[in-house]
This record gives sequence, C-alpha cells and structure tokens, in this order.
Amino acid sequence: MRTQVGIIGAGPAGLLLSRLLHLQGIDSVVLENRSREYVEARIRAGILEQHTVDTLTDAGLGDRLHREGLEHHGVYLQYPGTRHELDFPALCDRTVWVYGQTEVTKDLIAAQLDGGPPLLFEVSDVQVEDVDGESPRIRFTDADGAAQVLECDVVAGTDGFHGVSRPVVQQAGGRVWERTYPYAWLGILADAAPATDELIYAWHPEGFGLYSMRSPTVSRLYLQVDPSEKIEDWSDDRIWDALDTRFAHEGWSVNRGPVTEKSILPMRSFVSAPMRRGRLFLAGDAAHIVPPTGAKGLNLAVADVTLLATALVRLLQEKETDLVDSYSDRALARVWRCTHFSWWMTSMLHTSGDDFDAELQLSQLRRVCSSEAAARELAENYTGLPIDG
Ligand code: FAS
Ligand code: PHB
Repeated sequence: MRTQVGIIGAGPAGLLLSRLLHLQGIDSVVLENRSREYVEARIRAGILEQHTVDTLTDAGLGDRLHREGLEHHGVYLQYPGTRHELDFPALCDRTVWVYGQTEVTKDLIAAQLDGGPPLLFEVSDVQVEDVDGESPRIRFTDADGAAQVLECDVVAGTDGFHGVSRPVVQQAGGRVWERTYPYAWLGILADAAPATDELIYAWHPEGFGLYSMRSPTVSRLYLQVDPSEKIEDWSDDRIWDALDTRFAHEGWSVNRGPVTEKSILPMRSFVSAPMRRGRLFLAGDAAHIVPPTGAKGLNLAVADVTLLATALVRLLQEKETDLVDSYSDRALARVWRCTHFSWWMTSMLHTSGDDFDAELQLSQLRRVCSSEAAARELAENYTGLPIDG
C-alpha cells in the first residue's frame, strides 16, 4: 500500500486532517485500532469554539452541526450567593457551540466513508518506521489478520494519549511536562431537559460542579470527586443530591432524569515537545492533554490539524519545508496558551479543602464577575484565540 500521508488514529484530529488534505488533493489512509461503533460511542467533549465550527463548516461538515448544535452566548460562573453570566459577544464578539464530540466524529466518519480516503478500523500491531528519511512506513495487521505495509511520504500521529506515535518522537529526544491534579470528574449523561440555558461552572465548598448539555432533552453534568472514587459507589440519587448541593440557587433547581451513562475521568496537564520527528508529525492528544475545565481538548486538536494540513499541502505540492519546519513551534505556542488557561480555570474552580486556597479562589471569582477586563480575559480564552499567534 502507498499513500502521501499515513494517519494513525481516527479521532477528531486524524479524521479532520484526512478530510482537509483530501479537499486539497492530498491522499491519505487513516488507520484506527478500534471499531467504528466504539469510536462513535466514546463520550467526550461538548463545546466547540467558533474556529472549530468554521473549520468543520468550510470542510463541508457543518449541516447537522448547524441544525442540531446549540449556539451559546456565554457561561455562568457560580459561587455561594452568586450566579453571574459572562456575555461572550459583548466581551469578545464570539460565541461557542454545544455539539458533542460523538456527533463530530460521526459526521467525520460518514464523510470519510462516502467517497473519502480509506479508513481502516480494527487494525493492530501498528509500528512506525524510517521517519528520519523521506519514505517513512507504517507496518500493521489489518482487521482480517493480514500483515500490511503502508509506504508514505509523511506520517501523522493522531493516536491520542496512549498511542504509538509520541514514543517514536521522544526516542529521538525532546521532553515532556506533566501535572496530575488531586481530583477527578464524575460525569453523567441524563435524559433530562437542562435547567439552564447555558453552562454553569459552580464553585462550592464541597467541590466543583459543571452543568452542561447535549440537546434540549439531554443533560451532561460533572462533579469534582477524589481520584480514588469508584463509580460503583455513586448511586444516581447520591449524584443528584451532590449536584443539588453544588448548584443550589434561590428559586431554581436541577432537573433530574434517567442517568444513561456515568464514569469517572482523571485530570492531568501533559505537553510533549517537539511535535515532530523527521516525517512524523503529532497532533491532538498524541502531543498534549488538558483538564476539561476550559473546554479546550477537542478544539486544540482541531487547531493543530488546521496548522498541520496547511503545512503538509505546502510540503507535498509546493515542495516547500518552511511551514512543516515551523509547525511544532507554532502549534506549541497555542498548546501552552490553552494549557495555562485550562490549568487556571481548574485551579480557580476546584476545592482543595484548604481555607487559604478557598479565599484565593473566591477572590478570583469575584474579580472575574466584577471586572470587564478580567471577564474579557476569560471570554477570549474560552471562545478561542486566533489559531496562529
Ligand atoms: P483521540 O484520543 O480522540 O483519538 C485518538 C484515536 O487513535 C482513537 O480513536 C484511538 O482509538 C486511536 N488509536 C490509539 N492508538 C492507536 C494505534 N496504536 N493504532 C491505531 N489507532 C490508535 N475535551 C474537552 O474539550 N471536553 C471534555 O469534556 C473532554 N472530556 C474527555 C473525557 C475523556 C474520558 C477523555 C479521554 C478525553 C476528554 N476530552 C475532553 C479530550 C478529548 O475530547 C480530546 O481532546 C480529543 O478526543 C482529542 O482528539 P484526538 O487528538 O483525535 O485524540
Ligand atoms: C461537556 O459538555 O462535556 C463539557 C463542557 C465544558 C467543559 C467540559 C466538558 O469545560
């Protein structure tokens, strides 16, 4: 097998990269080790920045997003006695969209399978070779158990945090930064109409709570819990009672309904540099992880791929290396901006049990809710800064 760009991983990063290259006449093959059903069912992000919506729309993938997605003009910040709305259009002339990552992935896969480049599910034993030359290759076993070799001009490692690509880059040198947070998120999906028109980020002495949604009839809610908590120790009633406590607000209540999914996810910040080794380029969670408090993960993956697609078109069609040579530095500049913002939101909203920390957090929250300058800084980062610089 031969292609111009071999792409490892069919998450949002890999699928969107293949789509953007295809639209520019560059051929690719996407290799995914899970099944289509598994990939489409993974419940993850919920918030799309404007540039993500624009990128998907320009790539011909915006129809269902604009039909079913919910455009939001702000979020609420809450702490005891206060629920304050940040008005994004007034602060930074941008909005965000609520459209689940599962739906983005389904739209990308449908487009790929409808006349797009090859997308191979359930591959295994993926190995990347000869990335330091101009003819890298990917060895793998296909879904039928046959050994395959994919000869490429370039390999894109979009295989997420547990993928095989980042280790290949790190073997040639580089470094990683990591911070594991002393809390996790217990997340639920519920067939319950959201009791709020926009997301609520709530600080409470008992812990952080996030009121999000997927549609007018499906709520997505999160609770800060200790990382050692086990989901089997959290009955639906215990979860709803904790949510009632954390979102408590005069004359208002959380809407309950059947819980259709619940899980506990750890929180970490992780950055690996560089995002390139020879003809192997990393994008998305393969290179970085942010805590979900800032709603950056998926949007950062899209930003990487927007830069990488442009760089690969220039390399493969114009034989110019300037953009691929600067890709890692340009991508990492935005990665660190989003890593800082995600850390800042996480540190401001998650309780540690320390009273001094609590006073600092409440002071920061009061500042953001009372100062237009402080609110604008949050709004600009949350809705997404310009892709390149
Ligand atoms: P992905 O991890 O999505 O995709 C990588 C793909 O590569 C996967 O399909 C994987 O199966 C495949 N793969 C791995 N190894 C392979 C191999 N050896 N060969 C072939 N394929 C391989 N972000 C938010 O903004 N908000 C959230 O609320 C949020 N919640 C999250 C919850 C969880 C549990 C997790 C894990 C992440 C969450 N994220 C959230 C972040 C998430 O949305 C990521 O940022 C996003 O999926 C990044 O997309 P990709 O880089 O494509 O990586
Ligand atoms: C979600 O809806 O899953 C979501 C929204 C905002 C976040 C994190 C997750 O910051």
